[in-house]
Amino acid sequence: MLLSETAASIKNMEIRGAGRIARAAVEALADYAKNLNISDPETFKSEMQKAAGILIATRPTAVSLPNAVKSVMRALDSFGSVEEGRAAVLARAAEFIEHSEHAIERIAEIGARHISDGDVLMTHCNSEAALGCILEAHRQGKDIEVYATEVRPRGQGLLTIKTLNDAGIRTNYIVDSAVRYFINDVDLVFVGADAIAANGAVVNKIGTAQIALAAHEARTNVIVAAETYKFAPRTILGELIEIEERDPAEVLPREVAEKLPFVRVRNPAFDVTPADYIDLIVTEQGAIPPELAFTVIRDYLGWKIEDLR
Ligand code: RUB
Repeated sequence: MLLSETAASIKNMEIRGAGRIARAAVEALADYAKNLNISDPETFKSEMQKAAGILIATRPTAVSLPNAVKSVMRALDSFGSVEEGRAAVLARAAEFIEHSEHAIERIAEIGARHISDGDVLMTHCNSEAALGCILEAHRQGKDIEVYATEVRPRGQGLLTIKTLNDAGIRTNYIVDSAVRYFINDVDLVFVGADAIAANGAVVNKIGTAQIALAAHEARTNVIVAAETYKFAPRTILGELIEIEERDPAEVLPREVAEKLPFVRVRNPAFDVTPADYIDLIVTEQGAIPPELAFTVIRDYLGWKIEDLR
């Protein structure tokens, strides 16, 4: 796939979910480097920077995307010939993809430990990491049942219930607004993340914060499954994570909206759940309380204070 095609697929959500977006962007970047027919190292670097910028701009909230792209681009911090730079980009890209795939497996193993035989779980949206934990618990022979939300307006819940059904897991499919109605039947909420701030706040699909609030009220634990590259370094400086607001037509068809001139349709794709409503974040490096989010940025993302200027 061409870089522009990958960028378009991420934007229109044919490629979606923070982990998949990151891997697709890294693959596109590697492919671009492979085919870039340039002999001057500086031009090679600036063309690569342009490509990285195009990929990063596709979706603003999933921090996995800039984290992944930047980790590959660090290969060009210093290099000699174009061939050297190209090889370094390809090596870093392969390393990221391998790390990412391994991270999902590791999170599944760690997350499944927190699921007990007989548990009823709730999940929202379609998170590879959260589903990995649920599937692993089932694979280990734990008898579990899941409540999965519909996820308006894009209906990612449909992907989730297909996966759960294929695995033979008893699943209840509910509309987003039925969460509080069922929360007392639930032992544990498992969700993924698009971004995690230094203060432990989690950005995930719109509706996650409401679920966490209902869970908090019902004294139901909320576990977030997220790879370390979803932690957002710049939030250390108080920078806020941008919440993507998508096309209103995803919520209400344009021809209906046109007849309602006083109505403005709002379509934020994500929301922020404060750390107070999260019990545990499961990463590939281990499970941490949200209050320790900063240590992940410091110890595992390789960021230095100088990088934050
Ligand atoms: C997807 C979403 C997912 C996270 C984590 O939103 O909010 O919960 O990205 O997913 P969208 P994963 O459908 O708008 O991309 O664990 O697969 O990275």
